[in-house]
Amino acid sequence: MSDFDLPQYLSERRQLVDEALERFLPAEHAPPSSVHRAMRYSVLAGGKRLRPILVIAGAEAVGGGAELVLPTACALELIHTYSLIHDDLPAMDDDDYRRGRFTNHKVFGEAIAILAGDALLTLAFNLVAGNAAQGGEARIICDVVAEIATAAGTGGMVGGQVVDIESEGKTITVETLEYIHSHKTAALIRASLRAGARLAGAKPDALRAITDTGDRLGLAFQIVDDILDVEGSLEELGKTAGSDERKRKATYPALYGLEASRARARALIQEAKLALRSLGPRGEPISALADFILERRS
Ligand code: GRG
Repeated sequence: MSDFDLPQYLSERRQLVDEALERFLPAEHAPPSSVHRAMRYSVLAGGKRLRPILVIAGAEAVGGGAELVLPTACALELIHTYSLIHDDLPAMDDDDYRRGRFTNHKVFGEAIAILAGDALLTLAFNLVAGNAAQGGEARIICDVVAEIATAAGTGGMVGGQVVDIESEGKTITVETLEYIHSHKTAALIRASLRAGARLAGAKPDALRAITDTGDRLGLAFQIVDDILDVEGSLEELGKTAGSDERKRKATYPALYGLEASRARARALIQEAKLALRSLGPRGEPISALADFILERRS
């Protein structure tokens, strides 16, 4: 039994990420202040900071330090936050609550919410490119930029979102559901772990283990998200629960039932942890994060 202290690990890494985000985001009063306020409103509303912590854990798993990858870690959080702002818009999920507060467009209006999302996405790539200042190697940084762009674009998150929207209210196949999950959510989670590992100079064997882990963690994360949408509450989730069923969304519980969905998430987490064994004790934070993904209530 490992005595790794996950709560302390999470709180220290979150603090690092939150301080860096505060530094990297444009100041509230810098013009054009309306969009800067909107960007800061959603990013600094909290959230688990899972993706940036996975970037850091990916680096640490191959002997790198958090400071080396902080700009890229923050970039992943900015891309994630942009996707949440846009996903909440009336044209998409039309949600009123996110991260325990009103959604961005409810406060700033749709036009500024769209632009705040756009600005977060572009700032993210500025930060990854700027990772060179932390001593990152230029060729690796270019590869990481390309990989994150693919994971965020039509080859990943945007692609998954498109198929998700186009599948609403329809009966879909297992293959389509797997496509949606692996692209909409898992791609960015996998890219987070891999980006950290690559920036920290991962050797091919370690990168393969981390990639296998990332694939499974990403899928498990989305299955748990689907389960929480059935079982969770507004207070726990910080957003309205039950929205998948209302929108007749394609989800794991809808296709397989809750019990089978839980079993699949557990199996994926076990596989993810198995893939990490070759990394030895350095893989412990990712292993503990895997358990956290399975057991989370928000
Ligand atoms: C708009 C291009 C575009 C994509 C949207 C991410 C996404 C795709 C939609 C968000 C809707 C959603 C609930 C997706 C399921 C998985 C997910 C990303 C959940 C939210 O992530 P958490 O739990 O959120 O990491 P926090 O707030 O903790 O960061």
